[in-house]
Amino acid sequence: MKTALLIVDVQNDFCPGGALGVKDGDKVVPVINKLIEKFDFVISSQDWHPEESVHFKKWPVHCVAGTKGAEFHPDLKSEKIDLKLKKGIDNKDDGYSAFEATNISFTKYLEDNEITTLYVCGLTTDYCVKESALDAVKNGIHTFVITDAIAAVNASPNDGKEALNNMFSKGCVLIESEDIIVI
Ligand code: VGL
Ligand code: ZN
Repeated sequence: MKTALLIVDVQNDFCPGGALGVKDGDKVVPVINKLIEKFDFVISSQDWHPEESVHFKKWPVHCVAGTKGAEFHPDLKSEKIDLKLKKGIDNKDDGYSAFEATNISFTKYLEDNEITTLYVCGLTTDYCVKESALDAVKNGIHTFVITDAIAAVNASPNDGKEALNNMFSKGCVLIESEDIIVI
């Protein structure tokens, strides 16, 4: 039984100044960089959309595959990432969850590496972090959400809080980064 860190969508476009920049999106980076050192397995997801997508009926154009906006935040220690998932590639699909990545099968990677626990962090609390954490629970993974290493879109002011309530009620454990001990 092994444990991995899942870093969701810490990309330029979700950080302040980006196409879909969220408040304090960049503040998660130093917290996550410290966490990266604790884990044997570090997995990232990236929103990786085509130029035209049904997704852009709901959202400003962001994280178009291969653009600067889709790159990791420049301070993220991305050289320590073992597996890079890409999602939202299909133009008919939102692809919010890391489990919807199509460049590689996330579930197969977890099985092959006997990973049964995931610590989830990144952007954004009310969309991709939430959907990834809920899918992890559905896949029988022990799922922790790191509350000081996430940031919300908050299209409505309570969306981030409601997302946390939702994740908690479906079996995710909410934890602060300082309390994480990886064995
Ligand atoms: C996300 C909105 C649109 C996210 C992605 O990464 O949470 N949010 N696309
Ligand atoms: Zn997106």
